[in-house]
Amino acid sequence: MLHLDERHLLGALDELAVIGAIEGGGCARLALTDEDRAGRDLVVGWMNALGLDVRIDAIGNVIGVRAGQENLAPVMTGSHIDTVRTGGRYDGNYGVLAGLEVVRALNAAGIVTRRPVAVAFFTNEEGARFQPDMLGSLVYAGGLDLNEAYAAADKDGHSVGDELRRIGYVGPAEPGALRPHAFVELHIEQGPILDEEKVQIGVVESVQGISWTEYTVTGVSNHAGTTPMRLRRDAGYLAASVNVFARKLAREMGGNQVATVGALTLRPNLINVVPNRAVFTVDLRNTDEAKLKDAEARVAAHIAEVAAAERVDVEASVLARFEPVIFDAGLVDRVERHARALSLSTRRMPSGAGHDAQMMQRICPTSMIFVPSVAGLSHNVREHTDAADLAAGAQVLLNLMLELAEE
Ligand code: HGY
Ligand code: MN
Ligand code: MN
Repeated sequence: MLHLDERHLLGALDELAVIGAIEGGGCARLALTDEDRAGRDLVVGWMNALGLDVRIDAIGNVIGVRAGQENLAPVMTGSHIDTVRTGGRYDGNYGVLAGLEVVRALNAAGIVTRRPVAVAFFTNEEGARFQPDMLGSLVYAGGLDLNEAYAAADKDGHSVGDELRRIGYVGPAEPGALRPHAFVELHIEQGPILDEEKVQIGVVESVQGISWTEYTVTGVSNHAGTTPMRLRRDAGYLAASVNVFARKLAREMGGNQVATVGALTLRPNLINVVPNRAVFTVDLRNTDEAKLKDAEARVAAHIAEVAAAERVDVEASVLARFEPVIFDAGLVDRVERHARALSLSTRRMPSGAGHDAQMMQRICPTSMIFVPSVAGLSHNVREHTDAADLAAGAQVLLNLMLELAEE
């Protein structure tokens, strides 16, 4: 059996993690920042060194293609190398670098597969700086118009288009022109299930639905000491009440329902002033679309009720909304079969996090391979996956891609 070089994979992960390195061993490479450019340049250099034909498309997706014997639709793997601000070194990076190790193993063995093999990283998967998340793969899959994607702007008003141009990653290739025969994404679970159950490989059947909304609340600033409670129009109070309500709602709904108020800014943000403005986000997710819709409706109703009582105005802006995605059943079965052929323990599961794979399923049979995250930590500098698990996941990827590339 063809083996990949585990040591080289670990070394590449460490080398990429130096770029945007932050206290505690994590990475901060927000999409289209200088750190993201440096990470992109490093990985593109590795792709070139492996002899891949590197194609950069108009939204900055980068795809390294290894020619096959026949000019057929490629077998593609990949993920992302942008991170959140408190990112770990494995989220996204692992799937891209494991894909490069698959190529390295093929090169070392002098194997030319029937189909081409491609390794991709997509622009702005995280959605931490620009929304929606999975922006590059969504454009690639035809789900977002390129100019609409270019117009997405961050908090400082910098647009995706301007930042892509600034870092030199507006490429000539047309997004999605290279339609894969199949897409397989290798990723850390980012949740606690595999680690708690001591299972080695997650066979991912679906990705849960995602609902991101930003609320801008306008109240009246007033003196914290002299303003009676009955006269307050406190924007900060509404924001806080939504956080408490959303937590309670998720607990009540149970199942996969999760709710997060992740971003919150108050103005004037002073100890002795009732806030006249609050901007906050609500992230709701569920594997069941009807339940996700119900959660959205109940949060909206709560906001309307409290806004009326507090006499504040609220504007809502939808930042991302993706329904649950079911992966190709046949390809999911094959992930399971390859993992078991390596005597690895497996369990089928949904993905709690969003991934580029959920967009690629729109255009080709797609599946994901998960490896355990220690203590389920992710989007946290202490994110960790044991070397043996990283190697096992990469071997499943290699074996599955080899099989796909010969059909
Ligand atoms: O938010 C997510 O699930 C992903 O990390 N973009
Ligand atoms: Mn990720
Ligand atoms: Mn992430």
